[in-house]
Amino acid sequence: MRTFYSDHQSRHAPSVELQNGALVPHAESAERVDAIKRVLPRLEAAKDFGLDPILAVHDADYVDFLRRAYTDWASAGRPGDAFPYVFPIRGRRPLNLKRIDAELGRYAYDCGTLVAPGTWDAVYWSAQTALTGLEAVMTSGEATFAFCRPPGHHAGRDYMGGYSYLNAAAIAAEQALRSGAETVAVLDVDYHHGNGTQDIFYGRNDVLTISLHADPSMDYPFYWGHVDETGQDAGDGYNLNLPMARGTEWSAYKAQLAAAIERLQAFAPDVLIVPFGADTYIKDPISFFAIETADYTSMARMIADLGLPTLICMEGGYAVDDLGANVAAFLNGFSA
Ligand code: SP5
Ligand code: ZN
Repeated sequence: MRTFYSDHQSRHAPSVELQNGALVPHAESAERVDAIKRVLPRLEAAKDFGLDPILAVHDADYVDFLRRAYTDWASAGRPGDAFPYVFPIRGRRPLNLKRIDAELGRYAYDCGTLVAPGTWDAVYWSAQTALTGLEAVMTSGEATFAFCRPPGHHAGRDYMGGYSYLNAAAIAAEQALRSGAETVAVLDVDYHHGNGTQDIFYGRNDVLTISLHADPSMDYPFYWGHVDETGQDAGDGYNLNLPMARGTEWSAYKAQLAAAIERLQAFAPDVLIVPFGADTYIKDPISFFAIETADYTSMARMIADLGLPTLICMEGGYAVDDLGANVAAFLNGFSA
């Protein structure tokens, strides 16, 4: 399988995050990169497709904010990484405030998504990595791995959250449509609901979004990912959420994946995009499913059996010691 990466993506190294009331070392560490690189000996460098495909998904004002947020933060004399703490939600007025703290709250929805010195560079190249993988999928029809980092599936048109800034999988989905696909499906198998992707395509029937994830009444991101979120307007019926209880093992996960596969077969997309998180792993430090390393091969094989041109985009997975083995196990399911 061809695999793509850009070294720019290692430059994002957020320091701390707020978890359960404490500032702790950030789970989405740059060490994840080395863990995954070790199992991908033939990584190819991402090409540069420019800003256009990014702006087809994300609002220009949000992209502009991402580019300058760290500099604005540092210029305000602040230590460390840019950290949001005010969130203007209900009944907010769309004020164009330029104070960095106000802007961080406007564009973020949690306190785990810091802007560090290398963040823009990394997220720009994470999108390019997905676009390069997508090009390979569109020309070869072969399953391809885009090693995107930081993750993207929690990011919406104009917001960041859940360690995600630009939604690389959504950018690739939109690009697939722009390069000739008539329909695209996104099958999200990260532990957490892919709320950004759902939100981006919620009103559309040319992109089917499916997410298998931890029941959001118990786990992040809480406010999205429930079964009654099925899409709206033209998109009604084109979003499928399959939440599962904490402790879910492969046998129960497999049944939900079979339901997703059935929906995918009915939709029969031209291209499939799979945001893959290894945080469903039994030893993940911030998650609570019980998937084991060998199960990732079975999971991938079920998806591969659809026989669709497939782009896999890396999302979460925080058990660094076993991350490489879990990624390798998943990718093996496509080659076998
Ligand atoms: C891409 C991705 O996987 N983003 C995940 C963002 C989750 N952020 C909140 C994590 C809170 C975990 N709290 C549980 C601590 C267990 N000791
Ligand atoms: Zn996750």
